[in-house]
Amino acid sequence: PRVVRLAAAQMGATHRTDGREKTMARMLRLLDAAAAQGAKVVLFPEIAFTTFFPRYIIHEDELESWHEQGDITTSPQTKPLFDRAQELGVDISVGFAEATDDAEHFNTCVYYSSHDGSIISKYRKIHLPGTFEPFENPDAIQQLEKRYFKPGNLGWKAFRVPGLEKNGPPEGRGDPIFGMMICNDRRWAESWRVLGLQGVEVVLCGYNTAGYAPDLWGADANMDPKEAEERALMQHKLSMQGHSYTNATFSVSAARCGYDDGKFHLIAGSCIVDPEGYILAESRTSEDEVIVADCDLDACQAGKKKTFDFGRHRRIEHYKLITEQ
Ligand code: CDT
Repeated sequence: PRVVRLAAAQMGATHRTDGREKTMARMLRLLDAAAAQGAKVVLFPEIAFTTFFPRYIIHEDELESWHEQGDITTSPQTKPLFDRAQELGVDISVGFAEATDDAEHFNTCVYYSSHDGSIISKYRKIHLPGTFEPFENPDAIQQLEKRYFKPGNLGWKAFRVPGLEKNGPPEGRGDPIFGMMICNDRRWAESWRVLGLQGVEVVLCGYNTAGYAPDLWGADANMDPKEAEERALMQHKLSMQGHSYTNATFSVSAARCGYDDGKFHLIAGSCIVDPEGYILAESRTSEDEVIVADCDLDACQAGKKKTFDFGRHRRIEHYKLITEQ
């Protein structure tokens, strides 16, 4: 067996007025708690350092303050998380709003390896949900990601993670293969299959998913909020379980959840799923909470060699439509 203990650091409500120090202190507590439970990799949510700002109209002069510029591991607002991960000898993956040197904005996440002491992979969200212009309905929950971010330009690149196995990988096997996606990507078979084709063994996915957003969903405006939340949770887990199974991979998902500003509801439901589609661990609250699971990466082999042996069973001559306009 090749067991790696993986963790999701779920984060509860983060308000628009919450200072960055307060949010960072919460993230450090979660990281400490995960390390104390023996986790080797800890996943934080999408846009984890601030509230989920794409729900607001933000003016140009304020927009930069919601983004991270420069090297995220050394910039003062985010450095403490990476320093602590290094001290603890734990890897982290964390989502943030990225402003590049060319003033482009992306919804991004990185994988920081404490073995290497550096970022070994970066992903920029490809499927951006919502709208550019706000919904006219003044009560609508906005999702203005198309306004604030460009679609990611790095693809879904699987990567090997060194240092997770005490005695290194067994003879003939390389280091574990990881992949990252962000929130809405998890609903699309294509995101997973591109990683699956690279032999991915662990998919990491942070998310901010509204529990009630009829305008965004094209749903009945009088939809019952409780039913809406249950459906959103079901669809989240369906996506994580179904796609983990069909790509023979483990997956970890980490929610930002609770009631931001006391009124914007985001679902919880952080979970760790195995390659057969079973949930190994899931959050019980809508607050800051760590979940962990021991994941035997060898368990990916059955699916990869039999039912989902892509080399033997795929029929790409019938898949062309997927990459045509
Ligand atoms: N953050 C993010 O991508 N949220 C989207 C909302 C779309 S509603 C189906 C999500 O897919 O959860």
